[in-house]
Amino acid sequence: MTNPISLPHNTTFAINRALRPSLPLVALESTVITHGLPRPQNLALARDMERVVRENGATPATIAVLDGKIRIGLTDAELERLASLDNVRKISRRDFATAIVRKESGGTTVAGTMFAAHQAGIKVFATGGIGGVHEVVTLDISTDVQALADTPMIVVCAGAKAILDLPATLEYLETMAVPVIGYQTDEFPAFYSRQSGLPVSARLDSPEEVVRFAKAHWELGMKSALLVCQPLSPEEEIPREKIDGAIARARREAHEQGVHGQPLTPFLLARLAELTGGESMRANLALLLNNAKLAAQIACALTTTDQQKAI
Ligand code: PSU
Ligand code: MN
Repeated sequence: MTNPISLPHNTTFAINRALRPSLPLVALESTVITHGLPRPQNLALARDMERVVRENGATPATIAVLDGKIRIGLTDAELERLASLDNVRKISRRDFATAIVRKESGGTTVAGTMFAAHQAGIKVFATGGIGGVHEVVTLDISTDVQALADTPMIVVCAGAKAILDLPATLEYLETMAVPVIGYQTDEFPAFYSRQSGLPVSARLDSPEEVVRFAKAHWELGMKSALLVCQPLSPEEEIPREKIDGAIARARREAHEQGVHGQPLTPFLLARLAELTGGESMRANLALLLNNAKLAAQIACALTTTDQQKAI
């Protein structure tokens, strides 16, 4: 197979040279670095995710915008710089042009990362939890759901973030024709918790099964992503009963303080970390690493089947 890395014909994209010779690739997002985690855990996590991807036989490509350029794969110095920036932009799909014309830097969301990764030909992506439909105070539906609807990639996550309206998020994913895969589970994981009481649309139990499903889906001409949802282990999870109160309180505070739009998710995540004495952040870090590992395994299985086909 030829190297999957390719570039759109413009100068707003730049690919880290170190990526070129290596296969298979796993895209990693960077809003989790710039907005999702505090310092210094953000940089440690970014490095750990890259390490876990490498340990599992794949090459990580962390995606971000630096000085107005969309970057596919960062050097360690660039990761460090991104993790240290203050008041940096959270870049979803509509924000790229703003960041480019202003020569700004920022972290790309799930939707933003999917856009850039797909442009570069990367098929597998690991994140923590996707954005989705917020509880109705003001209408707030993450672009992540739209990106999942129109970008053919495999996105590994721990479900949608538990701060969302999960039944509404699943309904929306169904409307958008996104297969919601339970990885070794029949239940949609609720980010911190293994259980949500909500079903997935299909269960798959190995990286090879995920790859077979993805090929069947795309060979039909479907354009949507596969959302592969991996729950935390029973040892790592925070049971629903234990976190529900803190989630309700964080949401109430956001409402009272008038927090909405892009700052809402970062506010809720940070507030939850405070309310749980760091426990939610530990679970968040654990699930990000688990997802990096599974994404690397899927990327390897995908490369193997592609190579078999080419022979
Ligand atoms: N997963 C995490 N932490 C995060 C995110 C995902 O463990 O901070 C980020 C992703 O970048 C996702 C974003 O796209 O949160 C969702 O933001 P919003 O709800 O505003 O679309
Ligand atoms: Mn939103």
